Amino acid sequence: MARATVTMEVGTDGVAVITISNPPVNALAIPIIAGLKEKFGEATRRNDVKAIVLTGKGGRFSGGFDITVFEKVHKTGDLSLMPDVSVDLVVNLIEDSKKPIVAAVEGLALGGGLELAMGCHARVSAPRAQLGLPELSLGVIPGFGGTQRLPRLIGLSKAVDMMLSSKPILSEEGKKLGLIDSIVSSEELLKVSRLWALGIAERRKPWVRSLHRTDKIGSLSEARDTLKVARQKAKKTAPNLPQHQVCLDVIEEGIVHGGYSGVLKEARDFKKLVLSDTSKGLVHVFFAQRATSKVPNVTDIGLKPRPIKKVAVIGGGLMGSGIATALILSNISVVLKEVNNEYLLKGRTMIEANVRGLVTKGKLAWDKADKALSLLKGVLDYTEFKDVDMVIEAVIENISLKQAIFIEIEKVCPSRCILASNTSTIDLRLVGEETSSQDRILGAHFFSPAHVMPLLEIVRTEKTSPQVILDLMTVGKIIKKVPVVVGNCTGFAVNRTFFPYSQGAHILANLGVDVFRIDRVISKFGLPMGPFQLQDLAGYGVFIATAKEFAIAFPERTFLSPLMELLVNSGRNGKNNGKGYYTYEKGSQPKPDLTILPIVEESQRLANIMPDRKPIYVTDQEIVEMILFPVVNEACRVLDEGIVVRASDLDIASVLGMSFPSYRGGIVYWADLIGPMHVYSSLKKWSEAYGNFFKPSRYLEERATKGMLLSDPSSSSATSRARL
Ligand SMILES: NC(=O)c1ccc[n+]([C@@H]2O[C@H](COP(=O)([O-])OP(=O)(O)OC[C@H]3O[C@@H](n4cnc5c(N)ncnc54)[C@H](O)[C@@H]3O)[C@@H](O)[C@H]2O)c1
Ligand SMILES: *[C@@H]1O[C@H](CO)[C@@H](O)[C@H](O)[C@H]1NC(C)=O
Ligand SMILES: *[C@@H]1O[C@H](CO)[C@@H](O)[C@H](O)[C@H]1NC(C)=O
Ligand SMILES: *[C@@H]1O[C@H](CO)[C@@H](O)[C@H](O)[C@H]1NC(C)=O
Ligand SMILES: *[C@@H]1O[C@H](CO)[C@@H](O)[C@H](O)[C@H]1NC(C)=O
Ligand SMILES: *[C@@H]1O[C@H](CO)[C@@H](O)[C@H](O)[C@H]1NC(C)=O
Ligand SMILES: CC(=O)N[C@H]1CO[C@H](CO)[C@@H](O)[C@@H]1O
Repeated sequence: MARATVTMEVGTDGVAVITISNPPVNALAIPIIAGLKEKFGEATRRNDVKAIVLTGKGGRFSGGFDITVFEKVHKTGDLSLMPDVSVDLVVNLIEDSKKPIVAAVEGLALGGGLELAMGCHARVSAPRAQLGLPELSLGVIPGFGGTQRLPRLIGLSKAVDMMLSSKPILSEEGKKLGLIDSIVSSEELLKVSRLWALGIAERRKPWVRSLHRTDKIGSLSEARDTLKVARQKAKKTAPNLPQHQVCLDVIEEGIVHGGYSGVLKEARDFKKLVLSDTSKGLVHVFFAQRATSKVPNVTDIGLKPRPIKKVAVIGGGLMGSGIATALILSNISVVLKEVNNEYLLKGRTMIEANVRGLVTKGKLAWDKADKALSLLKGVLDYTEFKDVDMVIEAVIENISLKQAIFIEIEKVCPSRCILASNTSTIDLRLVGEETSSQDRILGAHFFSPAHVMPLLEIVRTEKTSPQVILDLMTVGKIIKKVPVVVGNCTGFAVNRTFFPYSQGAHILANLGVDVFRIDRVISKFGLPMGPFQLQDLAGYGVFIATAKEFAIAFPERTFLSPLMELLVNSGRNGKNNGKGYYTYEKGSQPKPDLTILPIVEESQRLANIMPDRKPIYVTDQEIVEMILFPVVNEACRVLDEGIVVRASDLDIASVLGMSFPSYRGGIVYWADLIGPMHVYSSLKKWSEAYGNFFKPSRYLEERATKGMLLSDPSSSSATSRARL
């Protein structure tokens, strides 16, 4: 039963090898930590043990502390669930042990894994092992002494860099920096580590306790300068994240008052951060992403994904070429079909530019780029379609064109072939109406640019077979996307949920709130840009078209803002023509364009929604809420209609598709932290003052008044109404 075990074997050489075993990444779960304490205690006591080697089973040292424990602490608020590792295990049993301990590192040593290794007296590594302290990405700081030992081993500025960026390095770089003492082949790892440990025992090799070193830290004033610069940088790049500043404070404590003092402060501050909303949000998003790969009645009924080796993409426009790029980069052959040579060449050029862009940014090696491009074949007819495993249609939004294409591909493609459409507005049922293949038709909704954005909405109809959904989920993962299976509705999960985002912003603007202030407040909240700058970026054509689509689908809660048309009439088209709410010039930040203010006033006159014709007064907090609570409200409807399988799917989709701040946990999680009752009563108040746009949904009202969370599993009334 116990998969998580720590074993110890003592060899005739007098070396005890302690091995962590907890597949797949040897996470430091509670039983592992207990096992380590027990085995290190035993090895210290036994007379036949001269030296100790710590390693991980299955080619991996350890991926770090078990994140499910954080989840439990967050659910219960019970800090006693966190084991004492930092002093009890790492300082007392490892670093201060009377017997030398060597870490034999392979595969990965991340977070708590690397911290254990740094507590050892030397580290021997196999080639290309990943070493890092990614704790800040979960809202905490390293908690097993990492904030103290890493700077002492590799120097302050590199250590600060690794912790604040959460990015790992390879063992080769670790060797240069002093984190790793020796690199040996995987086959020799244990042998060399044992000899190294014996070498320390016999004083032929140095016995180093990292926490006691000071030689790499430099003078106090140098250290303080480095930390000051880092603090200022973190204030800019991570303004809403407390763990960055705390991490730097804890490092400073150790430099000023000594490593052990630093270890104690680290433990205290770690406990405060674990219970922060930031940590709760980030841990939630971590699990939300993993949860998407479980889809009831698709992934739990014994189906196996079929191999997808060759995919046809119809249409080499912006979207088609992005999708083709993602596919060829993952070793999937692509047949790209266009209507004529000119467009085909355009598509190919875009794909080449995408691939070259990755090479220029250092994200792809030249030979891999060539290999990828060799997998692309452009065509003008359907001959090549006879052996494709999947077709992705990405042509312009025209129902009769799409229908004609589906009739054609049904004829030429193998009967097992998956037929995916990139349509954003057309009912998938209509697309496949004239075919008899509705069980293998589904939507593949990529976000633009498709080779960069990580989210893939897989849109199923009630006819789509589980096998076909599973296959597309698998392809999605192969091309490094996060596939989220959603049901059909206007805008699908993400655009539907965020439709009120720009609507709310327009209502506020027409109520007299300054558009630039709105953008500033929303950016400060943590979205990469405010709603008006986003409109500039998307282009007003897209914006007006989307607004029309939603106005037809949800007329009772659409606000018809005169502002957009007025802007278009004044010759503005956002970033496209350099003139929007902001002015755009190459090489400089967008600047607020104050000449739009009379246009906004004209819009306010036409909209005529200000009470007593006077601008309303709102706090920054109210701006955030008046724009994002309607988004929460729409999320409730999406949940109520069963468009997503679970609430956390909307959280990860909002983070990956809309860049909603991950440290707020996603749109639903954020609302649950605030409390559904506050969301509900605020919306109710605004709906009475400003109309139906704010009217709380049935689901929100029900949850709020019953004291339930929005993310609680659906009540029976909701599931029975679920539609795919
Ligand atoms: N780019 C966006 O931001 C955006 C916005 C809204 C919707 N979309 C959706 O994305 C899809 C495509 O968008 P896009 O931006 O790539 O459009 P696009 O106009 O850039 O590209 C469409 C391409 O498909 C080609 N095409 C048309 N008929 C074809 C056929 N029978 N066979 C082969 N090729 C054919 C066209 O020649 C064109 O090159 C559409 O479904 C559209 O609704 C895109
Ligand atoms: C799964 O399918 C079965 C049989 O078709 C159905 O009864 C059940 O409600 C489905 N479960 C879910 C979660 O959709
Ligand atoms: C790429 O795909 C081909 C054919 O499917 C396969 O033979 C090859 O091993 C793959 N290459 C890599 C690097 O995965
Ligand atoms: C849509 O496609 C059909 C068939 O290709 C074509 O005849 C028609 O003109 C197109 N409509 C528009 C609005 O482009
Ligand atoms: C989602 O919104 C974006 C930008 O507003 C738009 O380009 C895209 O077509 C929309 N997609 C859907 C599925 O509505
Ligand atoms: C998809 O959603 C649209 C818009 O809500 C609706 O008109 C259509 O009937 C839906 N189609 C399916 C197959 O559920
Ligand atoms: C349904 C779908 O995936 N539609 C997408 C097609 O491509 C564009 C980008 O060109 C997306 O914005 C659409 O949402």
